[in-house]
Amino acid sequence: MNYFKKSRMKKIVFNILLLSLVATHISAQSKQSNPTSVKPNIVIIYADDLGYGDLSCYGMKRIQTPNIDGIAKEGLLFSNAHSTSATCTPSRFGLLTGRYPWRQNGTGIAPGDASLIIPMDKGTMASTLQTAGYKTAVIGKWHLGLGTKEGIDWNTAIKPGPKELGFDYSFIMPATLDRVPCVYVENQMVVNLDPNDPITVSYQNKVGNDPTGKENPEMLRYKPDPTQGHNQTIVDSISRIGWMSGGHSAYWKDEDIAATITDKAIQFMGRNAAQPFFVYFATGDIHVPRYPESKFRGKSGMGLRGDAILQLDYTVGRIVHALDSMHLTNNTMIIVSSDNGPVVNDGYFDRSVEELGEHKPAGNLRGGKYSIFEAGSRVPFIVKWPGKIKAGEKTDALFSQVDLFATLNALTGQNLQAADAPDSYNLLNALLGKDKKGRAYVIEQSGGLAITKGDWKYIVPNNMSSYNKETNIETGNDSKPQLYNLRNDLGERNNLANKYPAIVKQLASLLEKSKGDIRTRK
Ligand code: NG6
Ligand code: CA
Repeated sequence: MNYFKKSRMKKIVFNILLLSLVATHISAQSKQSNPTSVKPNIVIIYADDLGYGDLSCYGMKRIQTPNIDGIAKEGLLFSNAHSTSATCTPSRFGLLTGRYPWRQNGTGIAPGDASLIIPMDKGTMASTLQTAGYKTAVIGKWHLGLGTKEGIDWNTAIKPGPKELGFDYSFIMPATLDRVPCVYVENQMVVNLDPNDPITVSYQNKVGNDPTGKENPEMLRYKPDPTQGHNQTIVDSISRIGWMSGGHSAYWKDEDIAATITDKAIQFMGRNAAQPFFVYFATGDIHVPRYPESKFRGKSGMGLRGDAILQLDYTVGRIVHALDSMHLTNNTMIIVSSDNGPVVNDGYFDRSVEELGEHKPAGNLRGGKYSIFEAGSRVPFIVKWPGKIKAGEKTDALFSQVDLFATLNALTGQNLQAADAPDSYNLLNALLGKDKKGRAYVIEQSGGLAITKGDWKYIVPNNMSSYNKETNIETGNDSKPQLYNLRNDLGERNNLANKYPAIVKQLASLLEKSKGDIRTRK
């Protein structure tokens, strides 16, 4: 046989194998689909710091996000969906536990050496889906602490972590991209670690002799903003928050992160195509430090922040395409959202401020990341499930990411355990676009708290600063009560607290009651 024939033969054999594999998957999956327990694959794509106005399907004009828009075209786009909080760690806590993070101390932005924040004695979204027969994975940014209070040894199995919380597979960046250690951890082990070059991490003082941004600024790809720190250990030509020594062979390269984690997600879905799977896919995009692949750099005309949005969109396209080619599209629910609102300068001079132009990352909302104004936690939220969710619809239903726990439990035919997810409501009808109202009210968190019910939003007074100079963000903090009518004044400009004291009183007491009221299910 000549080479051509041989390789054709190989291709045919390969195709037959592939087809029979896919056929087995499809029949295995259709067996799951009985009316009492529908078990679609579930993929949550959780972007980092992506604002309400950062996608073209939410009105972004400067660049296009066709792949994410495609999910909206084939699915349901929410105008009033919220992360629990205006920063990363608490929002992720809320998403995975179904519990407002402010109910537990120590759920603020976690350093890279924090111990595991999520309690292990209660269910998580992952563990309950595991019980429902799902293969579960977390891939991407974790930022919920790892290990015990005694500290983490990065050179042995790192636990407890995702595995103890119900994830069968994990491939994670431990904290944020701007925090050490800048290594991947796959199923408890640092990837590519050389045992002769062990990792030490400290957030108190310098460890080892690795260069830092402070001492060796000439080594940096771009400079950290001196008002924001980020000038400690240098990894991949970028200085970070925190010090680390060792682990050089395990360092990630920032420009490879998106492709690496996407490959891992696609491989996981491929390995588990024959059974329902749940992938919590938490991208590093578009958090700082931003350094997307070369094919995106300079392409948005908006600096590295815009380039990172292009990369995020491409990533989503790869996931969608992979599901298509595995013939899993119709049996997969994809959710795209963000952990908190947008920030432009979050610690590095990467030209995102200079090149922002007319773009409004928060759309028409006031504030941004770190803010109790709407931009802090009203985020993009799009869901697609072909055949089950009508294509191209929009909804104003009030939805919180904290509800996904109970909602996905209901979808997969499970009863919540008494102690699980006390703040999570089953909003399956809202998620599927059948109920346009959603929850009765929602509590928002930044430094302080706010409550929104119907048209009204009340922000609890506090004495924290009203403006974050470093990031140029209005935090929304005020020593006086604030009341806004979001229907007429989504931009929160007209404080009506003095005019409507009875509404202030009503919302304040509802918030107080909710703070005390941890529901337990019988
Ligand atoms: C802040 C960092 C910011 C970012 C943020 C966490 C400073 C001055 N700023 O404290 O750069 O890392 O924490 O972002 O250190 S989050 O999206 O993970 O919550
Ligand atoms: Ca974030």
